[in-house]
Amino acid sequence: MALQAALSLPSAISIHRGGKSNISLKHSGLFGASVSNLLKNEIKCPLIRSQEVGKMKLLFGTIRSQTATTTPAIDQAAPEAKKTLRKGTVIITGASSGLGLATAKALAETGKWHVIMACRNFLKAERAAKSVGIAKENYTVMHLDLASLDSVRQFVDNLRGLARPIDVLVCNAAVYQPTAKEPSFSAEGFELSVGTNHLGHFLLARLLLDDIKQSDYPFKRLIIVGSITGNTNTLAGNVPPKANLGDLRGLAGGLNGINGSPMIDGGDFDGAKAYKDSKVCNMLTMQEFHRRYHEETGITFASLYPGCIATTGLFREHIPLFRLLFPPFQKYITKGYVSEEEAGKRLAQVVSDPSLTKSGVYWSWNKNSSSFENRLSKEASDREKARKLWEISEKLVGLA
Ligand code: NDP
Ligand code: PMR
Repeated sequence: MALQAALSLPSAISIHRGGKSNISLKHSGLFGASVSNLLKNEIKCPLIRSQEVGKMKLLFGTIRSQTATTTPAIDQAAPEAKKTLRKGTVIITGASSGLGLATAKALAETGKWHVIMACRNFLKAERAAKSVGIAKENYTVMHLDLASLDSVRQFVDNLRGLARPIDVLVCNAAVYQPTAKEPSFSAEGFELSVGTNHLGHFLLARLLLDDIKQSDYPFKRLIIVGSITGNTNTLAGNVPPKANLGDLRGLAGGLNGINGSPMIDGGDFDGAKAYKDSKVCNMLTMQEFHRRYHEETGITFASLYPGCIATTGLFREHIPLFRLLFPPFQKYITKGYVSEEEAGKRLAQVVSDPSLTKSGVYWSWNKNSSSFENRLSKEASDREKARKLWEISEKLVGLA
């Protein structure tokens, strides 16, 4: 077993079968921090204040049930059920693998959705759709490279050329570069993770807002995938390096590493932090969209943490040992693991479940796979930061 093999390695997980404390992690290298350090030193958050490694199971339980499960409120203003139902059109970015592909499959299988798979690698996306058995009439692959703003604009033009109503946009694609020593850059010279995960999606969502507004479909939604790792009110969000946008000075400087820093907060490059920062941007952007446009457009804006899908391509640039140990670590220790299939069903719910109509929500799921409105960290729900992020991002993508 992978975990047992790891016992003989440094930076390994060790599991003690006997005694009260049945779990401990040694050293810090592989998973970024030792659990005991996290528990003893790092975490000041009241939600996760347990001091002892021996209480880890209890702690994980606390984290997983960090917010009381609430039944999602239904927005009475949206009379979704009353309208006639044609086939909906949903655009999913990064649908060529992982969560995006599983969501495309889940939605296409219902026969109620046509999925536009917006992908940078056309052939890979076609093969992926075939490999999971999505019927031809239920999907269209269209080229989109989020690391190029020209490509985003071109995609929107091509999409309008289809003359299809656009009902739901899912901003799902992402890159994660935890082992990069130096930053890489998007076509316009933005640090790649924030350039792709945030700025590319920001432009796409802004350009498609009017198209979605015009939709007469019962579900018109704009969903931006977030993550627990960008939320410092959780244990996962306290694993160094932590997300922190600071005063956004690096972003304001263009993230190009020439005039200033490639990091949003103006600090030195760190690929893992850049990803987590980009997820904070995703969650802030969703809320800012909600505040600015929900009432006017009737669009439901939402974000989510689908669970830890430890087997996806997201970790392709991580060291092989991490990729080997991460799934069992999440399955057996944190118990935060979900399969791609289950995560796809969760995101599909946010796209099409009539009970998830409430706008401005960050959805999560409890261990029984019931959805609940989760709480975001202080930074990920900071209104002033969201406004500033919006304004700077507008300038960077050429909308202001
Ligand atoms: P994958 O790597 O499997 O999927 C990411 C997708 O994004 C791929 O299809 C990839 O395309 C695409 N992509 C990357 N760069 C670009 C680009 N420049 N233009 C267009 N598409 C691009 O990872 P996941 O499925 O895990 O990630 C999906 C989402 O889920 C992300 O937003 C991630 O942050 C989020 N998430 C994931 C979690 C997890 O545990 N895995 C947990 C929480 C959130 P290609 O196939 O060509 O590489
Ligand atoms: Mg985490 C409840 C505990 C929990 C959960 C749900 C996650 C999810 N992680 C948890 C705990 C821990 N992680 C602990 C205690 C450690 C230190 C040993 C740890 C480490 C760790 C690393 C090094 N975790 C990671 C990494 C990554 O490289 C992943 C990452 O941050 O990607 C950005 C990751 C993740 N942990 C998660 C989830 C969902 C991820 C990855 C995906 C993401 O947020 O998008």
